[in-house]
Amino acid sequence: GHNSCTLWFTGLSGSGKSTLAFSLEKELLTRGIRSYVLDGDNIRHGLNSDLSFSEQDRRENIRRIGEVSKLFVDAGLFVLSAFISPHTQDREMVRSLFQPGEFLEVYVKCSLEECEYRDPKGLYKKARRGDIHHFTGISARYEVPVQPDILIDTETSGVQESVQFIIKQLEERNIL
Ligand code: GGZ
Repeated sequence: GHNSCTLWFTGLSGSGKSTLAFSLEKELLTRGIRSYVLDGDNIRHGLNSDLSFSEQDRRENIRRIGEVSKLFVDAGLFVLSAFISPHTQDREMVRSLFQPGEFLEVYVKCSLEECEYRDPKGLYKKARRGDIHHFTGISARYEVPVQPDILIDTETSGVQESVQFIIKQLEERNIL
């Protein structure tokens, strides 16, 4: 058996949070573990479609996602939450919703330079032109996690390598 828990991926836009979360979902499934990925595409277009990217709305975004993650964990699922979640205080607020060991912060580390180079959706370019305001890393702050439970550097590690590293971390913590 395994414990249900939330893996909370935090990092800049384009750092690789969703990619990692979906690859991990696939890997967990091969081990018979059902998980669910929460990311901007299924949350910001639905439950949180009323929220902007102001500091206040980001806090509310993260608060709601934290509460939803908790419900999923109560239902016995693994939750893979992939949101920039730029503020330490908000991430700690989410952590406080969970029992110790039910919540792991995964810092998806990638330099702004590299994220901007990848720019998969052309958003950094728009942010530089001033077409998007309050863009994280350009015109809004990102607070780097000081003591993440797990650190993944997507500039030096490939997706499969990172997924295996996370699996190992879960095993060491007796979650898997
Ligand atoms: C940051 C923005 C913004 C602004 C739109 N700042 O790379 P993406 O496109 O797919 O991921 C980003 C996503 C961030 O939403 P989150 O809910 O994860 O943010 S937060 O946790 O801070 O609430 C990006 C897109 O939305 N996006 N405008 N101004 N990212």
